[in-house]
Amino acid sequence: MKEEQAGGTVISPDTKRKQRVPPNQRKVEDWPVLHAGSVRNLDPATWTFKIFGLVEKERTLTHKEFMALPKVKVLSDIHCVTGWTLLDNSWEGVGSGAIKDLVKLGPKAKFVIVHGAGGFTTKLTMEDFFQGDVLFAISHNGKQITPEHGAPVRLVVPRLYFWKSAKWVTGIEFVEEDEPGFWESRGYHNHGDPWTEERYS
Ligand SMILES: Nc1nc2c(c(=O)[nH]1)N[C@H]1C(S)=C(S)[C@@H](COP(=O)(O)O)O[C@H]1N2
Ligand SMILES: [Mo]
Repeated sequence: MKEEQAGGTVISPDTKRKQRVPPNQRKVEDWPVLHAGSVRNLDPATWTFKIFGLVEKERTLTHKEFMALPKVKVLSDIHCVTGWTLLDNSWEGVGSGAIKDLVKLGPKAKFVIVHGAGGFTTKLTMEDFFQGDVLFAISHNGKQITPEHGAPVRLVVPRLYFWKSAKWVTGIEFVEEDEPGFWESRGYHNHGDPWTEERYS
């Protein structure tokens, strides 16, 4: 489905559904914090965003360079596989499409591994990664992303369960083989569509 735009904001298509809460999910009003291990406190002065793997030439961006990339705004809902759904999130950050202007992808690249600090990974197909509502978020509802939620930059993949949305992103890798990410290798579904309840494998 194609995303609509309203006043410069990309509207994630699932927010237009009549029934916005997927099966066996319940609505929450406050944003929970959930992750394996401890909160990472990343220092923007030393943080980098690396684009590597099957690209013609790898690139490493500093925090300043990353923040200078074109920004997008996205409206989306969040669905965590543990059962909570948080509606109407306004995100601002760097759209996944901006990556295409930074590197030339190799012809064999089929999947994207998004890396989070401390060895976390999340795996997406190219198609899921390059949807128009996917972004590396810097702010949520007008406030900077906090360390608990993945500062300085966290991924947001609105159409899949939230475990795909890596916090404390440090880079993205293009690969040929379908390798499981952190949660997929711990029993979560390879894909993660909340509407068909692709919860566990
Ligand atoms: N780096 C990292 N990112 C992660 C996780 C994690 O364990 N480590 N957990 C995922 C899961 S399971 C969920 S539900 C969301 C929770 O994000 P939140 O704490 O901002 O709500 O982060 C995702 N991203
Ligand atoms: Mo989760």
